[in-house]
Amino acid sequence: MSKIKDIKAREILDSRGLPTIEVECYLTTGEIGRASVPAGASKGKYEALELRDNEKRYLGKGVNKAIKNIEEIIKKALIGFDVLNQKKIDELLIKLDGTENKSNLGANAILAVSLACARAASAFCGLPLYRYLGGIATFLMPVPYFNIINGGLHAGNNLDIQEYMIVPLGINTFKEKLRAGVEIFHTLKNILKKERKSIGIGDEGGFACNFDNNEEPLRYLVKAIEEAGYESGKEIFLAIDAAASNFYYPEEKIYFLKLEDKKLTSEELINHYENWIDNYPIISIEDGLAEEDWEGWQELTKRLKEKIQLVGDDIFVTNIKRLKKGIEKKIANCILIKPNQIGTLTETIECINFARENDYKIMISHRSGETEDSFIADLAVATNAGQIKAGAPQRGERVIKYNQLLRIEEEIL
Ligand code: 2PG
Ligand code: MG
Repeated sequence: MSKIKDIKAREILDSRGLPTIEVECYLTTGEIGRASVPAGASKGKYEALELRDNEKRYLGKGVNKAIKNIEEIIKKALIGFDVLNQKKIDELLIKLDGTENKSNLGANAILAVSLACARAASAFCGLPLYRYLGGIATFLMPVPYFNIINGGLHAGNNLDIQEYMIVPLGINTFKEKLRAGVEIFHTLKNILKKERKSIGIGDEGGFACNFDNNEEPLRYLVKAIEEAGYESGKEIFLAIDAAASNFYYPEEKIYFLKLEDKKLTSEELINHYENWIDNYPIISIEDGLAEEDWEGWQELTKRLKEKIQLVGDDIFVTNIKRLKKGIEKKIANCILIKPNQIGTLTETIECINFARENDYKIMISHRSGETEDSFIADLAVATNAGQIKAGAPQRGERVIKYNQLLRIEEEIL
């Protein structure tokens, strides 16, 4: 057995240059586990609360209050705990907070501790993190979803749709999938350059130039896939995250596509997607409709579930209760998993297991504001999730996840 001896927390920066939390968990046996937490920009309304200082420093985004909670409340309670009992650790964290959405101590404080404990435990066991988390049942490398054109809240361009992704589903190993992603990314860069479009990037490392409409990026992706020498619709497929909550007006029940100056009902937006699916090799749409539009989601699922994967992000927020409601209402067929939407590792894994029991597919996800922590790469393998999205195959905070998957594949294949 190894016990928690000390917990240290500090304010570090995320990939947007905004503060976030890093925690170190020290064990009586000498091992140390370190983890940091990411931050979203297009957040679901029902996510666990990310505690910010709301004071002058760092434009209100400081996390000193959350750090104080770790040092003054969490640390005291956790010292002496068996680090191998993640469930007990997380139960204690949940109890210490005492609120439904972790608004007391902050989900950022709680998750950083939860993950740092798991890392320390894996070090104590002398196991790679994915092996500690998943044991010998770990065998599946995830398919990466590379977000290579950014829009919505992740970019300063005119796209309403947030993410345009390429999916190397028809390529064998993770290593070759990554290579395909990189080659297509750079081919797209050359195409954009030739057309004198900006090659500036958005928060997730994808290109962030202006387009004529929300469909045009799909054409560019297909062009880049083919120019890079891959077969679109056979080796490489497309996926989008519409993040539709961000262009939904609940009072009027209208989706407003600013770029096209179009006001659409749920049904009309579904028609729009259906048209895209008929014309492009799209296999997955995330948050096609808004988090509050349960009726629209029911219709979306009814109409498209046999054709493609429908991923619930904002609507489920990695929360079993919301997923349960979604299952009852027959909404979506895949759940996006973001540990910081719920706030502990145990609840994250419980949500994955529950989704799987109910035949939902799983996609592990980064946030648009990331750190140099690759925890989600190990988590994706450990849970045999099958899919991961971690942004474009460039920028340190994105490639650290993909590079970690390269290492893991070498070990498990
Ligand atoms: C999403 C995420 C990650 P954010 O909507 O799926 O891509 O964005 O972290 O800004 O919520
Ligand atoms: Mg999303």
